[in-house]
Amino acid sequence: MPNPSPRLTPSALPPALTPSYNVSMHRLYISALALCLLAPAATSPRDASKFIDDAEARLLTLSVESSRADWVKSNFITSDTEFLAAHADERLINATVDLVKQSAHFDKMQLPDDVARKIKLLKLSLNLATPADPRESEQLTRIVASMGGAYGRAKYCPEPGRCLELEPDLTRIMANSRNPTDLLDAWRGWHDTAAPMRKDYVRYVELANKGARELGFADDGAMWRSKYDMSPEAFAKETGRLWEQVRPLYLALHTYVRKKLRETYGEQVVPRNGPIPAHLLGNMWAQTWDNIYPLLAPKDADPGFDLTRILRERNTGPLDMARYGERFFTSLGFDPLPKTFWERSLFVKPRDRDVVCHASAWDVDSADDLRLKMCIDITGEDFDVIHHELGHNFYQRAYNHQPFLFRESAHDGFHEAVGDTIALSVTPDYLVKIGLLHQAPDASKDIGLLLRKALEKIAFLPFGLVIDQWRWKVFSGEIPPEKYNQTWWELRRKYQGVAPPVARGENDFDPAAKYHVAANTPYMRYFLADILQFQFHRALAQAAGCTQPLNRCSIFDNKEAGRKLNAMLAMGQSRPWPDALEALTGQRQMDATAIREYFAPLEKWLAEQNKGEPTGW
Ligand code: X8Z
Ligand code: ZN
Repeated sequence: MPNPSPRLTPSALPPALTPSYNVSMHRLYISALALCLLAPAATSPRDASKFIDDAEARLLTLSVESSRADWVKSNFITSDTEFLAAHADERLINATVDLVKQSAHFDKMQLPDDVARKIKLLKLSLNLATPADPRESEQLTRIVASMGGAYGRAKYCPEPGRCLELEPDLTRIMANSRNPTDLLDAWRGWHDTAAPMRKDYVRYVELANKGARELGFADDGAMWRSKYDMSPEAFAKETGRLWEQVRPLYLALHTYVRKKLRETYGEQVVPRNGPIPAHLLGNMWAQTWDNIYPLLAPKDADPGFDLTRILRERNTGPLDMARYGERFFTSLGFDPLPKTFWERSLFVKPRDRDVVCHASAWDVDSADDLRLKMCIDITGEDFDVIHHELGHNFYQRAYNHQPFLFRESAHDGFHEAVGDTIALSVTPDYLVKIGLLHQAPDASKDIGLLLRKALEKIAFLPFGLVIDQWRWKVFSGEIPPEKYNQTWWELRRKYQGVAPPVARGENDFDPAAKYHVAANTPYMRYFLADILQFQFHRALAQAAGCTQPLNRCSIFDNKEAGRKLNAMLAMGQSRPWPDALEALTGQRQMDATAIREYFAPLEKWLAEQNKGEPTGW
């Protein structure tokens, strides 16, 4: 597959301000002089082209500076690195805000398509807009950097001198313990670390809204919802439509899981009709449930292998994990990762300092300086996360030949979906091919495999939805600060059917116990990605000529699938996202029929298992 030689690309975005994949915030800092030079006094289409060319050049410079500062801060959390990163981010954001305001000169002008699109994307590029008042602008970027830092530093210390960190300590307890007391202790210990962030969060909401309103958005949530080539209202409706498409399958899974957990823990702990206590699902946030698969495994259809155990038995190291991921992409025709990736990435949690362990993928210099930052644990779960992150890195490289403002994914759900799409091809047959498994289980074990996958992908759907349901209402003012925690749990109950394991009140601030809330990262992207990845997988499996059920298809080593994937990735954000989706799938709409098709045999099986069992909460 032809690999576009990457040219200058910015990318790394400040995890404090954006997170997950560090690409987005390309903003530029403009000195007073530069502002004068750029200010579009004249107003012809030619001026608009010149304005946007200059803007892109400045944005590139500033975003690389901000990336470098953010990289250092995330790898060495101290008050100084936090300060320096907050300043670099502020310069980038302020400059972008200035440019957006200047670009209003061209609003009513007939412009060439690419220039008009770039101006539109410039307006939508921020996840955080600083208010014009310099004190407020500084305060906002400082608060965001400090909440991100507080999350990265947080520890639960059950007794003096003994502290547990989220990764790996608490994550492992949540995944492996079956003792409700220990689970509750870890759950409460971690959630309590977020309470001190509440005051900062209230101020952050005020200032972020102010910045968004100065740019003409109704509030910060409306700014986030405006990024999808449709109105914010239409986007909110679209997410509701997709949720309705998948809700029946979630309900069936919830019913089955609640029944099995009741059998394990008793009706005192797990009610017959009510929500499931959130500490029993194998994950700190009850967002994916595959860690409790052993409690739920179907007797006659258990595939009988456990990737975590296999990786450990073979003494797989963190770098080996990343090599497996890279090898999948090269098998599709992508170039190997650059040497600097292996030299500069963080693969192992350092012992001597605080770092942001939440995994992220960076494109630091906007050229080819791709990096992973992850405290890798040798588990099947992290095997998936590595593929997820490398999906970001290969996407970043594929669109690096585009002009600066097009160096982004079609929409943010696409960025989150690519690596997960590849991970869907990690089938038993694939594991046999790469020597991790002796023999693939036969088709009679598919229900077990599908159940395990559903505990990851179907369980996640309402969680993916709920975080920004909450934040959209917080930004709009519908949820006032004195109801932050109450409404958080109301929404989690409504969509996920889970409940806090102990009474929680307004002295708690449980939303900020989730990285993306503390770090100002929009979350709806993951909900979209959960649905899109099955659409991508279906299209790529077809391109690879796979005629088996979707869960048995792997595109490993298939150059035609790789070519198709690359064609979409290389478009970056140059076209509205339906064009990119069409290039890969032939469809112009996000659509949950692929995920329903993938899990159809499981859905039938669940209906059998759930007979006589109450559904809902
Ligand atoms: O944050 C992530 C990635 C980085 S973009 C590790 N994810 C979400 C989460 O952890 O909550 C991946 C799936 C959902
Ligand atoms: Zn991601």
